[in-house]
Formats: sequence, structure tokens, C-alpha cells
Amino acid sequence: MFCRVATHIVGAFVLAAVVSGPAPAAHAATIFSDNFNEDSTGAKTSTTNFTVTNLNGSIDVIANGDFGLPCVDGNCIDLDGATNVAAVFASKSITLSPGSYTLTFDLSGSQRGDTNKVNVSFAGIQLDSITSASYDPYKLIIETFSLAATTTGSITFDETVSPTAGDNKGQLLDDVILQSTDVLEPGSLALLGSGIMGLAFFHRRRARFPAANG
Ligand SMILES: [Ca+2]
Ligand SMILES: [Ca+2]
Ligand SMILES: [Ca+2]
Repeated sequence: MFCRVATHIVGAFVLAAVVSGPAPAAHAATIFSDNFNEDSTGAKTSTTNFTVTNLNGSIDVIANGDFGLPCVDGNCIDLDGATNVAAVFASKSITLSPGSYTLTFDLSGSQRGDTNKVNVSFAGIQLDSITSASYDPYKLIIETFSLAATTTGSITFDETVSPTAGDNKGQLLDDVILQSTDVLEPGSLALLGSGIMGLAFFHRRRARFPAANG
């Protein structure tokens, strides 16, 4: 397990180095998104796109303003549910091709007096560990990662690592979006290649005819 994780991370750095140069036609494509607005409120072990995977764990779907708690819009998730066992909250399975990806989400403190922590991962690869003070407002969290091989797994928010897990007061989560960020079309790669060749020719001309360029 740990070896697989290490392989992915090493592969990620190699790939990141390759794609960090000019990428004229890179565009983002949304692969997964969930604003939880279609989920009914209450303590849950599953929502439309997520499942709580730990024994007795639960989340609460709350509506903006319920119990005085804020959502970014519509409904959102309290990661520590009414069963008093905080959740490992995992998305449905997603298969990603090799490439670079951006996971964004809105996360706030519990707003109820306690400090909480959540570990964020994709397919078992930890992306972040985020601690929120109680009254931290919603922050847009941006995680970037790269995969060297096709990978299938879930986006997971693990609130059980919180020092105050199991008190029914968890971090609040909204607007989870996963996008690919390095989709290069074959045409743009050819354009990039011809641009580099043109640049090389220009530099050669400068070297041979310096006076002609002032
Ligand atoms: Ca929402
Ligand atoms: Ca808590
Ligand atoms: Ca709760």
C-alpha cells in the first residue's frame, strides 16, 4: 500500500516537471462536482454521490441557516454526524487517466466552539490535512495532484482524525469539484512543437547575422 502511494507521488513530480512549461491550450474539464443541494437534510450514511465508509459513522446534511450554521449555498455537510461517530466520507468511485488534476472544495470550522481536523485523499493518496478553528469562515481549498498511471478511487474526507471527532460538531463542507487541468489536444502539441522550432531558427539567425538585428 505504502509502496503504491510512493510510486504515485514520485510519478507525480516527474510529470509536473514535464508539464510546467508553456501549455498554450491547457483547459480544465470538470470530472466530478457536488454541491449537496439535492440531498435531503438530516443524519445520513450516504448522499447522492458519497458514502460514509466507517462503522457507525455519519454526516449531517444541513440547510443553510439550520442550527445557525452556514452553507455556501443550499445544503452542505457537517462531517461529524448525529450518531456521534465522525465520518470517513468517500465519493463514488472515479477513474482518472494519467495527468494533472485540481480538487477544490469549501471548508469551514464547525462554528460550535471546537477545533477540528480532516484528512483529504484521492484513491488513498493523501492530499492534505486541514485543521479549522471553530469560527474559521468558509475557505476555498485547492489541492493539485498528478497521476502517472490510471487510478481508480474515491475523493475522501476523513473527519475521524479530528481531535474532537465524535462530538457531533464537525467541519462544514460544500462545493466539491474535481477537474483535469492538463488536457493538451494533439493540435496544440504540434503548434507548441513548431513554435519551439521557429524560436530555435530565430536564435540561429541572430547568432549568424548579429548586425541585422541592431
Ligand atoms: Ca451547497
Ligand atoms: Ca468536533
Ligand atoms: Ca453534527
